[in-house]
Amino acid sequence: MSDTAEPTLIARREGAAGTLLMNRPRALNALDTGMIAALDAAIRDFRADPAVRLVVLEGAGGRAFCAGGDVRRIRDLALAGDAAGVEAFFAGEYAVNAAIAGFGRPWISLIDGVCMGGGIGVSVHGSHRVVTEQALLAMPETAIALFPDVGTSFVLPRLAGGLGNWLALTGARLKGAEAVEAGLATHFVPRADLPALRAALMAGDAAAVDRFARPVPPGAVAALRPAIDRCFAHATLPAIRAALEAEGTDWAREQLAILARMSPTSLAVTLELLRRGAGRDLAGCLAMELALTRTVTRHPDFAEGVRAVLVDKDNRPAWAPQADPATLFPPGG
Ligand code: QUE
Repeated sequence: MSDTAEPTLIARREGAAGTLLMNRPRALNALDTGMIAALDAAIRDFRADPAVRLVVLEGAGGRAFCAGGDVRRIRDLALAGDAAGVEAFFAGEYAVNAAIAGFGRPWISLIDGVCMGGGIGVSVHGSHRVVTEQALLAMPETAIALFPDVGTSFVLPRLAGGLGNWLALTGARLKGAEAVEAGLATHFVPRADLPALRAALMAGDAAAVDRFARPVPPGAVAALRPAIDRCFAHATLPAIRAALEAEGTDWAREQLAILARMSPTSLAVTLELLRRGAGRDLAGCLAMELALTRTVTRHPDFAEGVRAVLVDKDNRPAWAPQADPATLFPPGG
């Protein structure tokens, strides 16, 4: 699945910066096992190198930062009954997420394109998430019967009001400025300014991000917040659906239609995961997510969801009836 003979992660030191380029553009830089191992190694090298004052993470190809993880491969492993292979993939990815959170120096992601799932995981735990007008951020896992992972069970419940539940359940896609409004991104910088920002970062000047950032006035997310809070800040799916029905707007009807397309089991697991995540630290959330991957990737909805969205691309998944989410959370979790 490699695009070219080039490495799928290009790690360099450029001046005072460690630079990381996710380089699998034909797969929208989705993280595969090789990229995850290379990220892990690069983080170790950068930590050991005092000349690296900050890290800059980017995606190659101009279309994507990182579209997620290599879920097609995880599906193959799950269908082959290779539980150890599935576990190794997620354990490696989540270890990178934790290492980024604990990196201790500025970790600056330049998000100029699609950033979903695993792409959120390699950026959101860092200090600076810079987005452009081309950025598109989402946690779309309920569409493939997974759940918001890569440490987002820690991040999403800490967003304001009903935002975390809304993003996690519907997979809503946020443009760059909207991601800043929601709190997933930290700075908005126009794409045209990225070369100059990059040059300043190579000189070790992390504060350049603040100088290049443009103000983000209240926009679509601010306008939707009252409705998002009224409809999504509830503890159960029946309460969320009832609130959407009571809302009676086109937006609310659209949210109900989106929820109706997602895996029912995945929606129930996701809501419970965020509820539990609100009370744990990042390490606890990552451990909970890893335990959950064992049961969720074995549930038939996962293989079916990846089939419908990414393999056959018919977007017509045949979901199983909703399972009790408690049966998917490992005991003690
Ligand atoms: C939900 C997801 C993912 C997704 C689409 C969803 C996901 C993921 C990808 C993806 C996209 C393009 C690629 C690729 C993977 O899409 O996790 O390899 O080239 O990785 O609706 O969770």
